[in-house]
Amino acid sequence: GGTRQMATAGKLVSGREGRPTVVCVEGNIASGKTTCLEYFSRISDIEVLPEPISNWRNVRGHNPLALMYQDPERWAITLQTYVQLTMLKQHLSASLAPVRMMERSIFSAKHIFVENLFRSGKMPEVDHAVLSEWFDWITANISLPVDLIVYLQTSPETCHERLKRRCREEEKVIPLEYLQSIHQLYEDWLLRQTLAPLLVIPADHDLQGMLRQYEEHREQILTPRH
Ligand code: DCP
Repeated sequence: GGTRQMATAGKLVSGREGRPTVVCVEGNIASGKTTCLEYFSRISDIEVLPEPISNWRNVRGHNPLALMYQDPERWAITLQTYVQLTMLKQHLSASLAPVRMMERSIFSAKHIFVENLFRSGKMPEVDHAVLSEWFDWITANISLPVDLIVYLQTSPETCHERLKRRCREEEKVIPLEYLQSIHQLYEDWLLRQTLAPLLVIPADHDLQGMLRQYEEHREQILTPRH
């Protein structure tokens, strides 16, 4: 039988087979997370949860991602509130396999993206306070286990090149400096965090080089460790 999960008293508890191993893939914008998830999705018995970006671009006909890039002071709180909800849903969704691989997490949404908007003066203090209250309540009351963080470590310049090549409409306004601050926040947070063990994968390589990296680290990433 499969793993059964029940919600009791606000906590997700696992059935007799235990909860799945949770691996979060972290990295800058355009660091290659999608390729990493695709590589691992071809391996049996692993569930892959891509970032819900299609929802961020279309919630009931609205595009909060585009709005945030156009006018962060006004719309960052809107996007980030919704990101936090969609991430929470991902963390809590019933698992379909013994290993689950997530693109980013509710934790990086808070410690990287919200933090960056706040520090750069693009998010008003009151918006940051309200969002932080939500985050603190959620993480204090709901168990959101992570067993491994895979960090795709890139240079901001590489990400900038990849961004320009992929040409996603909303992202045309992203300057190198934005990627540099996200990069620095990741580097600082990942060293400090106590959420889970960290595996750093150098990710400036081309596609072939990246696939070789994933092949090399395959066992390390898929071995249950909780
Ligand atoms: N984003 C944001 N706030 C968050 C999470 C993401 O503003 N809390 C934005 C940054 C990007 C878009 O959402 O413009 C999607 O981000 P990703 O870098 O996660 O997705 P990619 O598809 O770029 O990942 P990759 O290229 O690594 O596969």
